[in-house]
Amino acid sequence: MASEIIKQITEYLVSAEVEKREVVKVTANIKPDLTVEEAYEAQELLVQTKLDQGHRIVGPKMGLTSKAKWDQMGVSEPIYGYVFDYMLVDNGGVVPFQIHPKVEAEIAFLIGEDIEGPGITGAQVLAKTEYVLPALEIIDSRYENFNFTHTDVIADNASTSRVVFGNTLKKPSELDLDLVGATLAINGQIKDLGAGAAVLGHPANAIAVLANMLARKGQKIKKGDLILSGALTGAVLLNVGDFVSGKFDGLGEVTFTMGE
Ligand code: 0L1
Ligand code: MG
Repeated sequence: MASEIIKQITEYLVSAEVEKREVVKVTANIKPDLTVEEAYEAQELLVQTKLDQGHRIVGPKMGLTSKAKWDQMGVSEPIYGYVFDYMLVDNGGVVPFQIHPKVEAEIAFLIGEDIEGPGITGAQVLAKTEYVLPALEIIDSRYENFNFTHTDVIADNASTSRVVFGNTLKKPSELDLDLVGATLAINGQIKDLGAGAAVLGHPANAIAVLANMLARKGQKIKKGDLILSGALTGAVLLNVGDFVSGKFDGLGEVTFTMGE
């Protein structure tokens, strides 16, 4: 049973998302000493709230998967959150504007068998992956100016907002995922680029870390989960009307228009 303060944090963040309103970070407003454990407790309550509202989980997502981000945030571990069905936008579709969206190019894993940690490796993840596919993740922190600490962003479901998956599915053995390159263009101009190796050396490593993090809570990655493994590129700020294109070597193109 969640404590009153955890309930307060979850309600604060859920209402900010629903009302498309940015808020002061939890550690500046509600609980300065918010721990990682408490932040995941608030996230779990947020997830339960959405499930109670009738939304369905598509899969977990990994965030903060690059060494550069760890150094920036003073942490040494990625974070995870959850993607829900209402967050999905068709490839080529219009993404509804929320607060201050940013886009990242990512590789997604469609999981073919349960993956239960601890001790999971990237190679084990690849053996249990049905397909990989390209994705554009739209992150949209509920916090003012994306100003948050490590624990704030965990409580805020890792800034998750919308996801556009591509239509090209490949078996993981068909690609060297660490070498898969991606470009991220806005209105025809390349704004950033990267490769799979930017994600903990190999995107499968991020999924392995997820399995091992979930194991601490007695949870596992499930067959059928569609998981974002983390950004190959930086996160690029978007404006209404922007046309966004992510091109992935061997995995095709993913596009969307930023709506109002
Ligand atoms: O998906 C991500 O890597 C985002 C994690 C949260 C950090 C941010 O909002 O920039
Ligand atoms: Mg991301």
